[in-house]
Amino acid sequence: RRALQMSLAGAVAAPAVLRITAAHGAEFDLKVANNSPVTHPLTIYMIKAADGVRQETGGKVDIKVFPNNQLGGDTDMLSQLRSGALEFFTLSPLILATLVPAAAISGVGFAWSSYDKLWPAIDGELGAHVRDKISKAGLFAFDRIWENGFRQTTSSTRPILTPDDFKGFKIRVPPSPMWTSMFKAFDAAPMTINFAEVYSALQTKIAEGQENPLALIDAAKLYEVQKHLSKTNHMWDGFWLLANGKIWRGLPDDVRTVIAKHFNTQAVAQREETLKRNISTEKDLAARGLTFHNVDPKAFQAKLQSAGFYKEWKGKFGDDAWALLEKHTGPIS
Ligand code: X2X
Repeated sequence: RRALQMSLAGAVAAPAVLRITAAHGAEFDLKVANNSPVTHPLTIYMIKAADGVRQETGGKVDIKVFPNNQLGGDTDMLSQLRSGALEFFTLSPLILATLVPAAAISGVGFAWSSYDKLWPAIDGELGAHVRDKISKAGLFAFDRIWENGFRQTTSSTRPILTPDDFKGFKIRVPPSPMWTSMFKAFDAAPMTINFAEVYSALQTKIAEGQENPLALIDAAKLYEVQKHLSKTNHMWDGFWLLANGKIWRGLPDDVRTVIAKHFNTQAVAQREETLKRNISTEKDLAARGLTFHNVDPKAFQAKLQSAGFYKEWKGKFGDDAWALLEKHTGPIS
């Protein structure tokens, strides 16, 4: 039980941790949660990381994985993380921006022309900039962000072929100011819904469409309730693995090192697998009835430009952060 009492003394969730600990015999009983289906690489590689930690610590550190919104939607899980009821949680940078506005910068529309630009930026100084702001908000972000992918637009009504098709389109967006702002700039009618409720919102036609990378559309079976998929590639999205800051700092150094090693290593492996799936599942999704449409992304970006989207967000992030982004992406607008 070595550093346990001392290390968790300042942590909000200490009593709960101690109680569960007694039942299991693990010294550190922790939870990691996500919003993605069990078949998605985010969950699969999270489990691999937790297994690796358990093995390397001989069972002393037991991290249980709660996928697929089992602990609630993203908004709920973020509250749980902040209060210390949940120790670890993956979240889109853009949803995290409800707490840490600077985090949304990696999701600016049509900013990234390739992963060769994206990974060095987000593993390097752009990511460091965001992670610093995250730590100031009382959370800890692990070094390596996890992959979701480039987002594509689906619909159960009309296909989105040109920016005009977005006019009045009832599209579900995640809870995040930048998503709402972007689809307002397209003249769509965005509605904020946590991913936990997306399938049913589409099924009941509360929303006509949504946008997500192919691997997630496939894993969440959204093809069952959508007809068209337009390859808008309008933005990149990932998942920061976050920890409650107090709990994280309360863990002994050697425990933190082992946890970080396994999660960061599996994050990099998860990127590769997710990228592969985002390409290869097109065939499967087409076979399951989604009709694919190629669109001209430049037309969509021009619409964002003329609606003042870039001006607005450059103003919000500030000139320095925007310059840091463009240093890696090249000129955006
Ligand atoms: O909510 C979504 O659409 C998802 C799963 O892509 C995010 O986590 C932002």
